Amino acid sequence: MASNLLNGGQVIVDYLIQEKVPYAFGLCGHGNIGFIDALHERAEDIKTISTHHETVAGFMADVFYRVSGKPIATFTSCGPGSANLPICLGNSYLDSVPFLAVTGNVPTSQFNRGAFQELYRHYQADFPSTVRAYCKRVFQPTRGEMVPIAVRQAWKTMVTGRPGPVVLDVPFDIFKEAAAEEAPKPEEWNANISCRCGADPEGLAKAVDMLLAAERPVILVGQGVKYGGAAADLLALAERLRIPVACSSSGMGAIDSQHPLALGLIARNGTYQANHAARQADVLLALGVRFDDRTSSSWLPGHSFTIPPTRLIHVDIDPEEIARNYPVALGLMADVRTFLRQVLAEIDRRKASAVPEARTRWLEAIEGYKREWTSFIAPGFAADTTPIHPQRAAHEIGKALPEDCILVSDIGVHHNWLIQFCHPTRPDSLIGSMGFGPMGFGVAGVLGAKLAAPDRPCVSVCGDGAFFMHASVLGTAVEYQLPVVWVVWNNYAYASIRGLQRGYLEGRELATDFRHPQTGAPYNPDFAAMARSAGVDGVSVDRAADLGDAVRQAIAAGRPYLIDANIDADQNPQGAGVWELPGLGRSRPGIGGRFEPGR
Ligand SMILES: Cc1ncc(C[n+]2csc(CCOP(=O)(O)OP(=O)(O)O)c2C)c(N)n1
Ligand SMILES: [Mg+2]
Repeated sequence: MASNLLNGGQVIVDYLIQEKVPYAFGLCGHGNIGFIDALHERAEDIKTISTHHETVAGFMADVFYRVSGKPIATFTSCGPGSANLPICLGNSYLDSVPFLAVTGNVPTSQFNRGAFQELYRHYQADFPSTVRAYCKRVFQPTRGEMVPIAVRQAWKTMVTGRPGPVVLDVPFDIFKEAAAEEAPKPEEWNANISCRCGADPEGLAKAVDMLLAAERPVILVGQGVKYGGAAADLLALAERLRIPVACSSSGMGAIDSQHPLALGLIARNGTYQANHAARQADVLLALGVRFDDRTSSSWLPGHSFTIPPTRLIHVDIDPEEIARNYPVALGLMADVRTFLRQVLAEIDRRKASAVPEARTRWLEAIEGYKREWTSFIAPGFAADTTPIHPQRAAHEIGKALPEDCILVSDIGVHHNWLIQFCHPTRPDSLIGSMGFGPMGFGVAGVLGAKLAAPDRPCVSVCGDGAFFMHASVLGTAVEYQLPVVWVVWNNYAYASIRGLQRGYLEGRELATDFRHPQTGAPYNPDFAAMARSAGVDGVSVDRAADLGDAVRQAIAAGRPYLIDANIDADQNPQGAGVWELPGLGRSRPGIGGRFEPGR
């Protein structure tokens, strides 16, 4: 190699450093030692975190972005190492979170020869086919000189438009092959690109007409508002026109949940005020939200939405999501922050300060719905049982978290309880995965949160099933001195799925709980002892009254900490929406019924 040329690995690492990527998370293998060598050379400028499972690295990368707004890179080997990645690529892809996955592959000279760990029976070195459906794009440079183009294009694809994870698949030899005199410069290629496009002027005027004339408007926010940095503009518009704001699970925290205009969660287990207001709205302004089945009561009219007659204004950066599930009175492709600023400026221009009379009646009616919801949920707060009532558990945990805390939830029934009874005040107060929903997201993601926000308390609430699946995180927290807290929501079951067997299959339970083979008693490892064996503090909690203090103590400890919380699995969160498993039936709302316009 000519001595003045950087090799492929060096070009990638230099580009990452220029993009101010502080970390690479991953796991070694023979396929990526060339890349790790390039990371070693620049260890002062980019820190490497070596995990005990590739999936952990991917979930960490995902949550790192959700907290910091900065994409980072992962590194994995060829074959099985990178085959552990699709689960986290899928997770980030469906939730529109960018990270750059640098995957190793077999040497180009061995393509099609069936070398160790080559996927070759359909096509040579075929990792790209593996991840095709799971990421925004795959790049596979097969000569050194292709690396600079691949890395800058990969970065651009990842961060522009609707963000998402991108794979840079690099054959073994290319990491070491001469590539270029220098890496591409972000300021020449990617730093000056903006995708903050606004709505077209006619569409904007129409949107403002509709909002000003609306009698029963509702704003629905998804994560586009949070990750688009639009929370302040959302608040300004809501307050200006006195429009109540509901959120999808991914949009929680876009508005402080204690704000008088906040309706809370729209979903099967969402609040009465959110579902009942949104399904009666005359105009619904949906911002950066994609109307999935769990947000929409499985699209059954009259539960979460009644579109039509509700007139929907749907704004999204990705037109693919507009009119996917509901007809639109007005669909606008736009960045939500730019759109909100346009709306505010147009209201100013029109000097439209008066809010219609009808708004006061609408907000009063909503206050009534809030009171009904408050009395519906009241009994759960008083429950004082062992195992701990899940509503009480979520409430105690929520109360114990400081205002600046980042709570990362895993997937399962505990997530449903948390989104109902923890009350996020900031866009990143409560982080969850809603598109792909892989178990382990919160178990591992909390480590990424801590690296992104070292000065803020970071807590994961995760299922016992998911924690056991990814218990290797204990070691990573110790090795890198990451003082995170895991609250293992221990209900001795894959409880969310067992709940479905009970609800839809007349209780025919199989393969959903954990039992001791001799006694038949609930079985799980002693998670607190498991934590201690790894050098992590661990305690067990059986009483609701002790849970809050345990969380406070764990945060104050400033060391990695695990709380094994014994939680009742026989309760399911009730709400004002429904969910349908086609062919098996649908759940019944816990409060209220179906809204039928005109009746
Ligand atoms: C990797 C993965 N496997 C399976 C599932 C399907 N699934 C969704 S929730 C769940 C149960 C999770 O159990 P646990 O972690 O104990 O949480 P709980 O529901 O009991 O709160 C399962 C198996 C999934 N989402 N992800
Ligand atoms: Mg469980």
